[in-house]
Amino acid sequence: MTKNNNNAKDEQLNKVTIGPSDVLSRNTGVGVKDDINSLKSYSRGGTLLEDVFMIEKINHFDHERIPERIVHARGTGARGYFQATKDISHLSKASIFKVGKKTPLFTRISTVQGPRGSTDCCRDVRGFATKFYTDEGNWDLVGNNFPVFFVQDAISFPDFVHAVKMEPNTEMPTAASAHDTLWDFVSLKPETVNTVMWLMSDRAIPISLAHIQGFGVHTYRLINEKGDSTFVKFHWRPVDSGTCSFAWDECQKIAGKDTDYNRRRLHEDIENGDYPTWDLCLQILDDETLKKFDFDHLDPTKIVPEELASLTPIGRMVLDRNPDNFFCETEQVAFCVSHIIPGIDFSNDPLLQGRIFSYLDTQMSRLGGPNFNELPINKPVCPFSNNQRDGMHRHTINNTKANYFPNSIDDGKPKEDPKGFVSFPEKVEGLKARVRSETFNDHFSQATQFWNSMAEYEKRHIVSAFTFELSKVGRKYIRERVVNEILANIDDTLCDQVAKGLGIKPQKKKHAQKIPQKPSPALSQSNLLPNNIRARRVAILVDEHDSSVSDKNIKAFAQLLANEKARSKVISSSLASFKSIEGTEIVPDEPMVGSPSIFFDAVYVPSASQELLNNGDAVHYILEAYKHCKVIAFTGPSAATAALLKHLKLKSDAGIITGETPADVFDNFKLSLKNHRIWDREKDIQSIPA
Ligand code: HDE
Repeated sequence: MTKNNNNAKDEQLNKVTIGPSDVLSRNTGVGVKDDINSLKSYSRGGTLLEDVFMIEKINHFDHERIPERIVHARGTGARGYFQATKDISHLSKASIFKVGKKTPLFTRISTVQGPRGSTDCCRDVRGFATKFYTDEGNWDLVGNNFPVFFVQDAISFPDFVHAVKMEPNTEMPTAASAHDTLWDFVSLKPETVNTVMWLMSDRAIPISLAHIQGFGVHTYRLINEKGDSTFVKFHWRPVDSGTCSFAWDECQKIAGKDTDYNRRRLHEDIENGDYPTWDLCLQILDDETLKKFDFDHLDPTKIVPEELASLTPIGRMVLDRNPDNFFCETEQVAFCVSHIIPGIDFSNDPLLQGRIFSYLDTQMSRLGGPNFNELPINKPVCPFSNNQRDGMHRHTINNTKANYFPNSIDDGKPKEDPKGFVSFPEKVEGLKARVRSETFNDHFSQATQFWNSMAEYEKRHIVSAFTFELSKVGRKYIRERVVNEILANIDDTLCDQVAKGLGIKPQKKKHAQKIPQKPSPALSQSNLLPNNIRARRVAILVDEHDSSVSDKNIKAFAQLLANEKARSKVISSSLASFKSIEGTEIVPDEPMVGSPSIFFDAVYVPSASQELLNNGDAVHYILEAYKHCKVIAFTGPSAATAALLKHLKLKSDAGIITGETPADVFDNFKLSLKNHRIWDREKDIQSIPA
């Protein structure tokens, strides 16, 4: 597919992008005559120190790696653009928000806990960071797919990260939160509970990176031309893909079968032209709105329920180009919360205040010095100049005579910019002290609100997640403390069910003063379903020994899917082609062992037949998809389909769709796939062996 080169950032990057060249040379430009044999004293003799060609090559190789990010090490990125759609000039003077304006950007989505090579599919927060190359400088919106965070004050961030990361003595577990240190920390620090509820919910196991929401988390300020400030929260809302998640068993299996699952899926979507898109929305927290809050809008462990401040879409992000080089773009991109532009400003959220420092600081060791903004992916597209000089890896040659301000030698240049950034002149008073505002004290009310907002199936998943995680905690007293002091203060049913699963008799210590909260429907993914099946993957399952497989059905179903921009693959035991019932040749795309049911959103069996039952792998394929509550369509003579379903003990529900032909089943198949999964099936699948 041709690459989109449609904006100022692409053009800037193109200038430093190099394709293959005809001739091999050293970094000094000298041609390389022999790149296979090192220089030796004789054919079987020692290698000479004089082999400057080999030394340069190995030396460069030895230094290829840079330190990985301390958190969010595993991530994947894409280029794209933001286009403003709504006039908010009364709120912000930032030029990026002028209606119709297109601004290039780079977005990186990451997991938090695991190292760079760890699996995509794990229970974790997803980082959601965007660098907008605006014509007033770079603006980095560094958010997550949860709207809340684990701690309230930046001073506790290193403790939280130490607790959630692999344990110091064993460096285990990788890409997982199910271990003693995290739950020890959680049980001793109740401010974590609201975010822990999100972590134990399906939000932490998204089926793809296009199926997540993003949140700026903190309250920021928007500043208009007059200098007025309005508090806002930033949200990224998927335009039409919804917010969908795996079954936990499926997620764990994918972690082993394809470490790169989410990365691959995003890459494929973009290559196929199925560009992931999000609306950037604002929650506008004007003075009237703030009066309605029974929590502090500066507390990052709290959401602003959409019932109190609805979402206003102000522009759209489209990710339409994969990076040309992972390291140069996705690895070297340096997001800094401190990268702010006129029209946007910080709030006093104490977590945000610490982040303003941390991101700049971490790039020094990660990217080797203070010149990281000169790296192509980080460089602004607008002109920039100042008197910062030298340092490791300086790219720019400043040919000025003066490198200080004020100066007269260079005619006073560069001069201060009258339109430059001005911090909002907030009036402050009070005592300098190490304190936490009393308005930050209520930790449990919103955790309970989250629980009460969940659909029944989401509650089941949360109970299972807590039970799973705590079952991996070795120290009994930590398990008990979580149950008795944390869960007991969120909800009795949650507490009792988790306690039962862990074999604990709860001795609840209820101490939390809670403010009753109405359920907030926007918290439940059951209210955030997709409105189409674009880019969904469907396995068309066949068995090469089955002489009744209809090629006509395969082609017709694949076409119906393609009409909806969904994708399909013909999956068989091997790649060997075989004869269809019509006498044509069926050529499978992938074998079952390499493309198991967990890689697909749904399954279609074109010819339900008894022969299929003789293939254990095919039976497992169907049962596994069934157990993960996926939609499965069967076509063929109704007696054969009924016999197959009976034999496999599949109960009829909205996701088991049968008919004679693809046309008979497709509408219902599409409808059920739009609804993502038949989660209610979970109640009946205990006996299914998969
Ligand atoms: Fe980060 N965080 N963070 N974080 N964070 C980093 O910066 C930090 C927090 C987030 O794709 C680091 O460049 C502190 C909240 C994302 O490159 C580091 C605190 C949110 C990414 C850092 C927080 C985030 C990071 C590590 C509490 C959501 C990946 C590497 C005061 C709003 C960015 C790096 C990328 C990365 C510090 C809390 C999101 C160490 C001190 C809250 C998406 O600087």
